[in-house]
Order: sequence, then C-alpha cells, then structure tokens
Amino acid sequence: MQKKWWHGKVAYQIYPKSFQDSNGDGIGDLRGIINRLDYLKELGIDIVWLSPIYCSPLADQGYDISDYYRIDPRFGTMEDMDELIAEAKKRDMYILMDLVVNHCSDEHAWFRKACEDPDGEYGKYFYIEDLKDGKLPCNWRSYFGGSVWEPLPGHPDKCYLHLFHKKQPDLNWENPKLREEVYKMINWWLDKGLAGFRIDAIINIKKALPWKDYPADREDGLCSVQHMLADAVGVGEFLGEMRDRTFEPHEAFTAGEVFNEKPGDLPNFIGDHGYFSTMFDFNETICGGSPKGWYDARPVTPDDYRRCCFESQRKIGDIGFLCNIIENHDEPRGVSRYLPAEGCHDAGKKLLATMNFMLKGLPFLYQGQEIGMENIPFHSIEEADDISTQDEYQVALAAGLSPEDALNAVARFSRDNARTPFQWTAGTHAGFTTGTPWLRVNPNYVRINLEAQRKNADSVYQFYRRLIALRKNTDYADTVVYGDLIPVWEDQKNLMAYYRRSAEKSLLVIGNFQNEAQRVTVPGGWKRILINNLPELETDGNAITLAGWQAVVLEA
Ligand code: TEU
Ligand code: CA
Repeated sequence: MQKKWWHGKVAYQIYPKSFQDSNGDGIGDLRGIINRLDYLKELGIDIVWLSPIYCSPLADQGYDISDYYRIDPRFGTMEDMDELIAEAKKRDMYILMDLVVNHCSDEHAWFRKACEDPDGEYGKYFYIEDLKDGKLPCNWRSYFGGSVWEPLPGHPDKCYLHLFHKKQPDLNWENPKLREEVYKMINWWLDKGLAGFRIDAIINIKKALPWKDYPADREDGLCSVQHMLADAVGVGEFLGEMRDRTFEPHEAFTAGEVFNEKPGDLPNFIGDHGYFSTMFDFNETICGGSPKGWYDARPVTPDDYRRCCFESQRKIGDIGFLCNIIENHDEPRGVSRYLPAEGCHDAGKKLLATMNFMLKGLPFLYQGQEIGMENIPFHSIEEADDISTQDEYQVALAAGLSPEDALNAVARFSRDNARTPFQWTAGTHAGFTTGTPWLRVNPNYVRINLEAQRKNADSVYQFYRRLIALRKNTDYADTVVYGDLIPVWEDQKNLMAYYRRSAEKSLLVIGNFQNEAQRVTVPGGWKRILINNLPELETDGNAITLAGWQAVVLEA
C-alpha cells in the first residue's frame, strides 16, 4: 500500500442542521460551523465532512438536492462556504462535501423538465418507463418503503424510478450526458478549493437492466434492492471514469459510502489506484440486521463487535485504508448500541472509543461522539422526524407488533438518535440555538455537554483528545497508523485485544466489556501504559487484571 498524506489524520463528520445554529432560527448553519472550527482544531480534527448543505426541500434532510451549485439559504450563502473553506485552510484543515449523485430531488430543474417532456433531453436523465397494462416495470422495494416506481407527475401512463424516497428520483448514469453534468459539477466544487467528497449511496448508480422481478421477500409482494445490486455488473466503469475526470486531476480525497460491493472488489475501490481514497467500514453497523426490518434486528454483543472489526481488518489487509466509525447520521449512537446498558457510562464509552480508534484505518468521528452522546428516548412516533423511522414503524405494525412494541423497536435504530442537536452547554437548548431547535434536544444535555467535559480532565472528551494525541505523537504515529493488526485472545468472552506492530514498536490494546474483572497474561510483558481509561491498572508480573469496562493501550 502506498503511503498517503491523509493516513495519519483524524476525520470528523458534521451534520450541519444539528451542529450549531448562529442566527436563532433553530437550524444549524455554516456560520455556526465557522465559529466552531477552533473547537474542532482543539479536539485534533484534520478532515471535516459536511452532510449536504445544497439547496434542498429537505425531504431526506438534504440528501434530496434541488440545485447542486447553490447553498440552501437555511444553511447560509456561497460566501459563507468560501469563508469556511478558507478558514479551514488557515488551520491546516480540509473540508469535504457530500456528493449525492445517485439521485437528485424531484424539485431539481432536470426533473421538472423531464416531467414537462418525458421524451425530451431531460427525460433521459432519469429512469422513466411506460406502464404496461397498468403494471410497474419490476417489484423492487424502495429503501424507505413501498415500490421504487412512482407515477410521473402529469403522465399517469408513465412512472419514474426512485430507490430511495419518491422525492429522490434516480439519475440515469447510463446516459453519458448526465455523467458529463455530474463531472462538471464535481470539478466546479473542487476548483473552488474543496478538498474532496464523501460519496453517498454510490453502489446504487448501476442498475441491473432490463428491469425484472425477484422473489418477493415480504408480505408487500416486493423485494429488497439488494437482489438487484447483486446482479448489477459494471459500476466500476462509471466509478473509474468519475475518478479519471474529476478526483484524480484534483488530487481530491474521497470517502465512499459503499455497501454491497462484490467479493474481491476492494482493490478496485480503494487499492493504490482505486476509485476512491477510502471507504467506510460498515461491518458492525450491518451486524444483526434482518431482511424483515428494524423490528427483527438482533442486538450486537461485544463479541459480535470484536468479530466484525477483526473481519474487516483481515479483509482489508494491506490493500488500502478503511474509515473506522462508531456511528454516523444514519445510525443510532454507538455507545447505546455496542455497549450493553450496564456499560453505557464514561468508562464504557472510553473503552469503545479505544477499541475503535486504535484499529488500523482512518478514525472518522461523528459529531457528539467525542462527548459520548447517547440515543434519545421516544414517547410517540410523532416525535420521529426521520422518514426511515416512519417507514420502519409501519413495517413493524404490519408484522403484528403492538404500537408500543413497534415504537420501542424502531427507537433503537432511529436515525434521529444521531441527529439531535449537539450538546454544547448545560444552558437553554444545550447552547445549540437561541430559538426553537428543529429537532428536540436530548434531555440528558444537562449531564452530557461539552462545556462540562472541557473542564474535566477525566471526561470522555478529554479522553478522545488523548487518543488523538497518541496517533499524532511522532514516537508512536508510525505504529498507530501503519502497524500490522494482530488479534489476540479471541476465545476470551467479552474481551477485545490486539497488537499493533511495526518494525520499531509494538502496542497492545486490551478492553474488558463486562462488569467482572478479566485476567490476561502478556507473554514478554510490556514497558509502559500509554492509555488507560481508569486511574489504576492491576498487574502481577506479566499478568494483568482488567477491571470492569477497563481499556488500556500498552507499549509492549
Ligand atoms: O444512505 C445510503 C443507504 O444505503 C441507506 O440505506 C442507509 O443505510 C439508510 O438510510 C439507513 O436507514 C445515504 C445517506 O447516508 C442517507 O442519509 C440518505 O438517506 C441516503 O443515502 C439517500 O441519499
Ligand atoms: Ca440557523
């Protein structure tokens, strides 16, 4: 694997709508982000990805773009964006935008023109089909529920494809003109000085054609899009072309959101001359999932978590560099998901942070993770803003769950869990806004907030700073960033441990995921403790007894 400038960095995802409001309208904005750049620098962040801030009706919170060349006025102006890029540069930071090009909004001019004249130029930017005897072209289910086909406005005899929400019509990548438009737009942003992109839902741009039904997998008679993705061949031709025409000439940094890649595809995607710089490791986020829906998902145990992490590490080997995440805007809070309830406290949160952060790859934090933000309680389904939560609630009801059970089932996975406003202070609305927040603030902000954690040397926040400092410490960086990862004691329950080894140094990372203490013996012993989430460590010769929820990084 070739070394790259970004390998030793730390990245951070901002969900702009919920990060920091600067004008009291209850919606986070670019000015709020600019005001917080020094905070991110203090934490140790280098690369910042912004979830979409383009013009959008916000049906899917900005992942439905109506104008790729403009900033939504709710988030600010193009001047603000230019200022953010410039201010980041001054601090040696890099700004990434979200590249959402599998689909646009049904309010995008292209789609409006397509509705006016489905047989004209813009009709070919989308997948528009005639209904044959009232029948839809195929039985695929949208990611957000219901058929992927929707009647084309003004043309009851036609329908258009949307793998996601009906307000997110899919763009037709088979059309070279559409691809040219996409490349032009990417280059326009990169020419402005943007460092690169996180690339949304990208595997979906290649459809298995011609349309065909797959066996129905639920009562609704529809089938998951996954069947189609397994059959789709040739996404690499689009991705390679996009790289050659846009990212590569600009030396852009790109992180792909890739699910369902084919076995053996990793070198093509993120090898030395891959389509992207890196991609996210979602192995533990998909763990326990069920084709039936969220209500049927099983909890992820600490041993599942360990297995998922090590599986990805073995798979990637020396091919490239994955991004390691604990959560993002599509997932519940990691501390509420991967820690058993009795471990969801400061020590447990630091343990999870250590295990994830010391893996090989690029640590990619999500806003609020650094202060240990947790899932939010739900009292009624009306409290849910997220369209995916609304859909999964209906799926659970249809499967026979009582309204109460359905609510509890979807609350565990709701995307709103990660989208509640950032908890800056113990003051009104957690210091997020002086107005009314667009999504309710987690009531635990009085206990969990940055202001308190900044002052407390033992806080989760200060612990993240220590982990980041270790990654950037020139004595250890080479081992933390490039060292081989060697799992140990894999048969010991509720324990996750691995070595990181380079030619110069050997680090041992150990974490105990239970209330009861656990003992391990380190052959050859160790030299010093680099990270410890508790004040002490019990040792006896080469034996170590980890207290409940203890995590350490040792120099071995
Ligand atoms: O998510 C893509 C994706 O694959 C989704 O199925 C995701 O797993 C699901 O939304 C979880 O409920 C991306 C974005 O990250 C997401 O926020 C968008 O809603 C989606 O694309 C459509 O743009
Ligand atoms: Ca605002």
